[in-house]
This record gives sequence, structure tokens and C-alpha cells, in this order.
Amino acid sequence: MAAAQFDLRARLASSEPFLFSWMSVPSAALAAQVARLPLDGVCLDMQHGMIGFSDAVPMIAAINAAGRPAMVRALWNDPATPGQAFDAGAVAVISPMINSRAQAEALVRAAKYPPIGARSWGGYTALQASGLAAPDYLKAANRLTMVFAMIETVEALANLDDIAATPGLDGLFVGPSDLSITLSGGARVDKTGPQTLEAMARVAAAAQKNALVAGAFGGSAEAIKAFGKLGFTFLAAAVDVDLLHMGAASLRASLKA
Ligand code: 3PY
Ligand code: MG
Repeated sequence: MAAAQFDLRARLASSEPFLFSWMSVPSAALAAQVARLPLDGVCLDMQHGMIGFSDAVPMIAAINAAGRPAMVRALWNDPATPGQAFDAGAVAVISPMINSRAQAEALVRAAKYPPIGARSWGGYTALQASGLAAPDYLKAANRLTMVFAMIETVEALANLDDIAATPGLDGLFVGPSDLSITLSGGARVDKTGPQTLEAMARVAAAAQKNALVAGAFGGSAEAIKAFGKLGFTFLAAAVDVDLLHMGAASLRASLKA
């Protein structure tokens, strides 16, 4: 029997920050390498990355084989992606642009089996990844898989309390770039500006009040530190291509030293 699937929920219950890489390149060979970096997991970006579902399947398998949690940022809040990603062996889905309670409820419905939601059965790869027999997977799946609503607009901020109180939702995940764009009426991307941080503090408080995981896209050491100070613990550390650039820049710098 295969090893048990990574228990992301148990890991996130600790206050230790969880820093993960964010993949945009559709490559299982690269995912196998990225999963072995000194970070805690890998998220496949199906919204702004170049990763489609048939690319994601072998990438998720490669990440699971490395013993790290595989996560997916969906293209949109569609009813198919969460079940499909979990069926393929991912343990978390992060859904963009959740702006209302109704959208958050639709997300949970797509991601969870009854009685919480209406996920459809057919996770044959998930059975292998979890090492569980079908009846046990059905009992464990709503705990083994996590669903995050992205808060990244002024509209979402206005509905924050309702969204955060959605039954079955596991976490909030801030997209600070889109959030700063809507906060500035389209004037700027300012991930760590005062207006963004002030709004993010509200998101962290709503997560805490509703016992949700507080997550955010960091992308740089500066952002990770700033968001960590606000109480965010589930943080996208850096995009795959940026990690390559950082590695090369660090090599250049150490050759000069
Ligand atoms: C944002 O910052 O808006 C994101 O969606 C992160 O990719
Ligand atoms: Mg965004």
C-alpha cells in the first residue's frame, strides 16, 4: 500500500509558517526538483501559470512522490476544478476571486463530499496517493483536502465576514497584487503598501475569528516577512522562474564576494 498522503491540515495546525513554491512551468521533471527544494510544498498555478490539467496530473504525482503536499491554484471558481485536482492527488485548492458568500459556498460545494458539499466520486488516483481504500477515503477526504478562498478585491473585503463564516471553508488566501490594484482603483500594484497591509490585517483577523488558515501570496522575502508579521502562516514563497533567477543572482553575488 502507498504511503499516507501528506496531512496538510495537521501541519497547518501548528503555528510554524508553511512556505511553499509556486509553479508556473508545465513540467513534471521540474516539479520533481521543485518539490525537493528546502520549502514545504508546491502549488501549481493554473490561473496565471502555463499549467493545464493534463500537465498538472504528472506534476502532482511527482510532488507526491517527493513526500510533499501538492496544491493547485485554480483557473477560476468553476465547479469542476476542485474535485478534479483532488482526484489527481492534490491536497489543497486555492480558488481566485471569491467575492461573495454565494461564490464561497459554491467553492465548498465543489470541493467537499456530502454532507458538507457535493463533490462527485471518482478519485482513483487520490485513492492511490492517499493509500486508503474507498470507504476510508470517503470518510477522510474532507479532512485530507483543503479549500482556500482568495480574497483579492475590494468587493471581497466588503463581504469578508460573510465569506469567512462559510461552513466548510478551510482558509482565506490573499492575492496582494489584485487586492492592491482594486484598492487603488487600477492605479498600481503595491503588494506591501500601507493600504494593502491594512486590508490584509483585516483578512488575518477574519481568519482567526473563524478558525481558518490565513494564507497569502508572498513572492519575495520582503512580502513574506511583512505578511508573517500580520499573522499569515500559509505563504507562497516564490514563483519557480523567480527561484531560478534568485539562484543565479546569488551565485553571481557570491563569486564577487
Ligand atoms: C495576486 O496577488 O493577485 C495573486 O493572485 C497572486 O498570484
Ligand atoms: Mg490575483
